Amino acid sequence: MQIILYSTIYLFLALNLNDEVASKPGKMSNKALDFLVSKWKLLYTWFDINEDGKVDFSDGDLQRSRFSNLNHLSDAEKKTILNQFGKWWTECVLFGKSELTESDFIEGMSNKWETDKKVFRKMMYTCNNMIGNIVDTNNDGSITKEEFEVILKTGGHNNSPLDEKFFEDYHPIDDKVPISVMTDSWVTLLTLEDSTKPDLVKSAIEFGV
Ligand SMILES: [Ca+2]
Ligand SMILES: [Ca+2]
Repeated sequence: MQIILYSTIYLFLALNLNDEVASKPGKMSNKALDFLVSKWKLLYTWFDINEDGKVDFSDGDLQRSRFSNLNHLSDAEKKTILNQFGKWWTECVLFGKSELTESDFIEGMSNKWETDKKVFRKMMYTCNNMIGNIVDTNNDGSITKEEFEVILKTGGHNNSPLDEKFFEDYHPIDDKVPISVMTDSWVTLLTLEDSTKPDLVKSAIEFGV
């Protein structure tokens, strides 16, 4: 009788303990954070434009010179674009550092995310909107297929059919997608914790853009 009683108490405690461990918010958020980290790592590979395993301003230089060449900019336009790109690289890619390894980048993103998700989302919105406005060379508030393909090519993404599919996934109207729609899609990539929800940019990277 006593053995049965002790067994019952033990079983009761064990079940409750398991419930408590399973319901700890930390466990859930770690899984969500792992998912975000996997997407931030994808972004890091996109920033390492010269593919030397680190991200620094030489990647930014390569990207902005390709951008001004592909757009056939005048000297005055080139100067403006070089400055805008420089600001974006300094503030939004390198976060004020001169060089980032993948672990530096992930650590920086994780710290910002865990400190204040709302501030992080706002920062991702500002940064993606900033690059959207650079890409929009004719300043009409929208990204055309040509503008879209240019920015992809600056990052070495030169597969035209895949670039085109990526653009078509935005369901452009009159061959244009508003900058705000593009911005939202990148903010989704960088902040959406739920892996079951649609993620246009993640899908595009996965289909090989
Ligand atoms: Ca690099
Ligand atoms: Ca435009």
